[in-house]
Amino acid sequence: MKLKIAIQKSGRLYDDSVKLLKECGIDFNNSMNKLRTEASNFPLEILYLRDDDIPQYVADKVAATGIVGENVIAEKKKKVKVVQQLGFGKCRLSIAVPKDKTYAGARGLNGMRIATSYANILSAYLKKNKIKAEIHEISGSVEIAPGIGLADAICDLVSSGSTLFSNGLKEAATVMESQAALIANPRLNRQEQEILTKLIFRMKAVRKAKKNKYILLNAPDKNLNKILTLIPGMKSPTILPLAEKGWCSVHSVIMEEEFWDVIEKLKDYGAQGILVVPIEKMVI
Ligand code: PRT
Ligand code: ZN
Repeated sequence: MKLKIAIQKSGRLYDDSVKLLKECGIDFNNSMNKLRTEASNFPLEILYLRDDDIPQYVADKVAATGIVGENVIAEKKKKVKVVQQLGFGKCRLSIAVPKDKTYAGARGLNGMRIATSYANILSAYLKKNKIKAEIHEISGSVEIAPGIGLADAICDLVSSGSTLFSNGLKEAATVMESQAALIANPRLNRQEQEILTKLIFRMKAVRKAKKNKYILLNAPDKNLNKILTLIPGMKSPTILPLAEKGWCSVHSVIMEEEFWDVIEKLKDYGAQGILVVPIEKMVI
């Protein structure tokens, strides 16, 4: 029995999806012209598909699970379960207007024509905000719609904002935040569920490791307690005496996002020889 997982065949999610599976210790051949491949050391079969098709394939159980953007999951409205956010493919679905137009809040969109490939999400947003606007659904190059007179505003994915900028548009409101997620068919058999549970366990360990760093430092005994409160670690820090009297070595784990703050304070408390190293997997 193998679990089938659908990932994007090519595009923005392809590299990170393959990387994540490989970081989970799963070996497979990912030459670009393949449509499917089997892992050699884990009961997984990988199907390469267009991202838009992944929710449908998972809902129909052609693939038991898949990796796809939350924007696509929300737009397609298929019967799939989001089991895990994956932290890559981050972007937002935003409304943008020509940069010389003043944006008078969501209400200001009343009566406008908005071009988008995300008609379902946009229509729910307009309804929620009691806006009466016309949705003009197009499948690509949405950002040129205002320039060619097709629409007054657009609703499209934004990451750096440079596409909007180079098309003379500015971001006016965020409709949804998105990142890649692991989805699954809600009715997996017992064996599929067991393999999926193992896969999720590995993905969590990889994600957790990325968010944390291993830290080693030398601490003066007199400030040890203060230093320990800054780096409490997973259970508690390891403390080893140094050959030099009055000093010890402390090993612990810190969150990536707290990193610079913590380092500054550690230095203030006299910590020396601070080493920070990446963690590959982390299981608590
Ligand atoms: O061929 P296939 O249908 O599989 O791929 P696709 O062309 O439909 O999708 P693709 O590969 O472009 O994007 C796949 C997924 O990546 C999306 O569904 C999102 O979940 C995620 N993602 C993250 C993005 C972006 N960031 C993004 N910036 N998808 C698209 N964009 C586009 C956006 O549409 C706009 O044209 O990039 C442009 C804006 O980027 P900035 O950086 O200029 O703001
Ligand atoms: Zn697509």
